[in-house]
Amino acid sequence: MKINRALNYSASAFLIIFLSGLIIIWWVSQAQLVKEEAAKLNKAIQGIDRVLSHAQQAASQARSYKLAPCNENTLTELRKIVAGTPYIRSVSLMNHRHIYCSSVFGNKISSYSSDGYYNGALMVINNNSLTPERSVLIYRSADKYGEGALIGIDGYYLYGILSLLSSDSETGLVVGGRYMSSQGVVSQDQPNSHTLTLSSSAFPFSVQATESTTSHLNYIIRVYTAELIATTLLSLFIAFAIYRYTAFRNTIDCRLDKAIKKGCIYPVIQPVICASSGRICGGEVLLRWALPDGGHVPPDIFIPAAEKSGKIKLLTTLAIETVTNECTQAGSTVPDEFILFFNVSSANFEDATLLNDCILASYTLGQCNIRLGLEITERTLIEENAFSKDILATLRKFDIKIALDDFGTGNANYTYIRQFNPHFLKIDKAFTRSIASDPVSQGFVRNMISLAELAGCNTIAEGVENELQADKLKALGVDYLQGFYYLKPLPLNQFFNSAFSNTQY
Ligand code: G
Ligand code: G
Ligand code: MN
Repeated sequence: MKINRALNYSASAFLIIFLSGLIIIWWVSQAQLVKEEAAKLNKAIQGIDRVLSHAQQAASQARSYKLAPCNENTLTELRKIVAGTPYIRSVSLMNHRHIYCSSVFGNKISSYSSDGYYNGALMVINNNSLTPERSVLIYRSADKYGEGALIGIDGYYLYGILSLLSSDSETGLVVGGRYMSSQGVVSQDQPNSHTLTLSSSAFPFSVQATESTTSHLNYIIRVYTAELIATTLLSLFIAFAIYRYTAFRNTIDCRLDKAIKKGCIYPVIQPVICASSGRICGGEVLLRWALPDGGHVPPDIFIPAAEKSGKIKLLTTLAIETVTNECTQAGSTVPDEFILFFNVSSANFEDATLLNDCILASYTLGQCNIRLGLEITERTLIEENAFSKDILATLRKFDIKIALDDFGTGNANYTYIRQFNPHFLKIDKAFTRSIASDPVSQGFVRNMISLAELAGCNTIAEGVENELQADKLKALGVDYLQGFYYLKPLPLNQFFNSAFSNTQY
């Protein structure tokens, strides 16, 4: 579930960064595209203006024949104009109603109207009897009586210009209400998607660039390849970093760090009862990790993690300092020989921190008549070297008691007795659980008690949950008892109050 959260975060980060990158690229490329389109349209206008200027020349030459009859002579002159002028394919003479002389159709008279000519000068038509498959642009030049010349320009030249300039976007020619595409198709409809239109200043036409989403995408892929790759890589990189960070934040190590800083880890104390007097004569300090929702992280989870990362040293210091402070504030005196046990791990024997903490605490606790004890677990083995021996010897000098915790469950029992020469053996709750009914457990406990006698130490049975267990353990000769049957681990202030009361168990 936590991995899922990390994945969700990183997937969202990827999408947000990637999409933002795309939006920026889209926006920048849009501006660039418009610039490029404007440049293309200017080129198209220049090209078409050049074609039309030839038509204009042809028209002014042809108009000098407007009063001449349409005979072979005149037709020859008109055809000479066609042959001598680039781009044009026909020259015709007309009055306001008829075409009466044409380089193509000779003196055949056909009716004509100037209505379709935009600004009286230009008209595009899709097909005509001469070239049914090709469009044509007609340039009209007339005097105030409607007399003059019509110059036919082959659409081929025009859409040649348009298609050369159409790459990502489509470029078309607009004359009046009509549109000629770069494929040379003339229609009444102009594309109405994103368009840029520029008009010629010399002739009444404009050119139009039509950009579609796909053409814009093609443009981006072609021109902004590096930016697209960079955006993708950057998004992936950031998403991965977020994934790693979120996953790290969820590790027990990182959460433990935060919990320590926020003060969510605090000690409680479980009282230890003296079997002979029935009174509280000690306590075991146990750490708790409170969650904001009121729950707890079980110590079996965070203690081994803290032992692995070495943070257990910090936690031990925290436990010792907090308890010492609380006990001085409580200020009362406790029964003689009262011992407070702290749990320690092998990591606590790697440097002198534990020793320093203990010396300081034993002094302060001593003023409240409390002795200090350390519970050494077999969970993590303490190496027997000069340094650890030295620490142990100094602890003894300061009269700090040693208890072997979880006794009987590990495989270092006998070695540990020789190595630590302990004051107490803590009989593990695994034996306590079945002590009332199981002869094997009874045998074990009996053995541990005689072992303790031989080693000159006392026994503490932990995990006592009922009267039967308590009675049996007492009958076997256990010196101290600890468990839910007596008291659960208590908050510090409550513990110090209970410990000083006279209640007998
Ligand atoms: O009460 P409980 O469930 O808290 O204890 C679980 C385990 O955590 C026990 O084995 C106990 O020894 C260990 N533990 C609790 N507090 C500490 C501590 O301060 N230091 C170490 N090393 N172990 C602790
Ligand atoms: O340090 P050690 O491993 O001995 O830790 C003692 C553990 O035993 C702590 O987790 C403590 O909360 C737990 N404990 C204390 N009394 C009882 C009890 O009566 N029954 C059980 N099951 N656990 C207990
Ligand atoms: Mn313990």
